[in-house]
Amino acid sequence: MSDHHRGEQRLNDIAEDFRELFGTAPEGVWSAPGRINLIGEHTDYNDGFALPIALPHSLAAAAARRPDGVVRLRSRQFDGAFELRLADLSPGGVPGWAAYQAGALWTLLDEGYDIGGLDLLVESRIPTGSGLSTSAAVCCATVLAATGLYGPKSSSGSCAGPAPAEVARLAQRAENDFVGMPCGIMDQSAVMLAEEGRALFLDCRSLETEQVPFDPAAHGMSLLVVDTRAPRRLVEGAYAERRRSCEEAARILGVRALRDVWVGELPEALAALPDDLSRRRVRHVVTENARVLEAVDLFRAGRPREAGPLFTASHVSLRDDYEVSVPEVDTAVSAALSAGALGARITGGGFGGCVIALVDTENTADCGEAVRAAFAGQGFDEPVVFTAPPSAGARRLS
Ligand code: GAF
Repeated sequence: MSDHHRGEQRLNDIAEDFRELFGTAPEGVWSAPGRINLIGEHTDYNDGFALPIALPHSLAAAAARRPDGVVRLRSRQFDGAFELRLADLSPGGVPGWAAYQAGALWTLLDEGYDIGGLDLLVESRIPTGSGLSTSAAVCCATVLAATGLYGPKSSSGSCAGPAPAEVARLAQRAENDFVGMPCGIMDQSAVMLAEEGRALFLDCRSLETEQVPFDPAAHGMSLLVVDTRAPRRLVEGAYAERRRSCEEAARILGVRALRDVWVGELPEALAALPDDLSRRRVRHVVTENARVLEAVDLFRAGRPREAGPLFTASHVSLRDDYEVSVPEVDTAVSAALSAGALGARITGGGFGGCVIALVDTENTADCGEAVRAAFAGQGFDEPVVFTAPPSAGARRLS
C-alpha cells in the first residue's frame, strides 16, 4: 500500500470509530508526530540549545464541536471515557491521559480563546511510555483541533489560527500549569515546527529556530532508534529535581540561566559551586550546549557523519554527570557502539526510554541485531528497533 493509501485508510478508520463512539462525523482530523532529540538534552529549561527531529510515527485527533460546553474524550489506545464540563476544568483536576487534552483546552480558555464543547478521539501510533513525546503531540493536536474548529482568538483580528510556535507555547503551558510537569519547550517545538529531511535547531531562550539539513540516507547513514522498553520510573520527580538544581546553580553563579555559562568559563563556574552534585549537573548542561553548537556546524557543513562522537559524549555526560540513564539504555548504547555505530546516546528526558545511534546504512541491521543480542544476554525484555527518517511536524489531515 502506498503512503497516500495508508493515510486515506487511517482517516477512514478514525472517522468510522468517531461515528461509532459519538454518533456523528468528525468535523476535522489533525496529526501530530512524536519526536527524537538528536542532541541537546536537559538544556531547554536552561534557556539552551536543542536539535530535535519529528518521527514518522504520529497521532491523529478527530474532533467535532458540541453546543453544550461539554468535552467528551476518548482514546483508541487507553481505556476510559471522560466527560467534562469546560467551565469546571481546573489544574490537577483531571487524572490520567485525559489531563493533557483537558489541559490544552483549559489553557486556551485561560488565554481568552472563545472555544466551546468538543468530542475528541485520539488514535496514537507513537510508541507510548518510551519518551517519544506522546504528551506534547496530544497537547499540540488538541490546541490545533480546538482552534481549527472554533477559530482564532476573537480579539486577534486575524482569521488564521495561532502560529505553530504559539501552539507549541500553549501546549507547553498545558503540561506546566495543568498537568504539573515542569517541561521545557523542546518537545512541543519539534512537534509543531519540524520539517522532513531537517533537524530543528532551537534556541530555547529567543525561540529562534533554524531548519538544518539532516538527511542521513544521503550521507550513507540511518538513524537507528532503540526503544528499550525499560519501565520509566520516578520520571517526573527526578526531572523536577534536575530542573531545580540547575536553577539553584544559576542563582549561585549569578546568571539568569545556565545557558549564560560558556564552556570556556566552566572551570571558574565549577569552582564557585558548593558541592560535587551541582558541579556535575552544571558541567553536563554547559558542555551539552557546546555539543549542540558543534553538531549544528557539522550539519550545516554537510558533514553529519562526524557528529557521531558528539552523540556518544552526550551520552557519557547524561549517564555520569546528569544521572538520567538506566542499565538497559547503557547496554543499548554500548552494544551499538561495539557493533560499529558512529555514535549513540540516550534521547529524551531519560530514566528509561529510547537510545538513538547514527549507523552506516549497510550496518543498520547488524547493529540492531547486536543490541537485541545484548538485551537477551542481560535478561532484559526484547527492545523494539526501528529507523527514523526526519519527518514533518503537525498538520491538519482533513
Ligand atoms: C523531556 C521534557 F519534556 C523536555 O522539555 C526536555 O527537557 C527533555 O525531557 C530533556 O531534554 O522530554
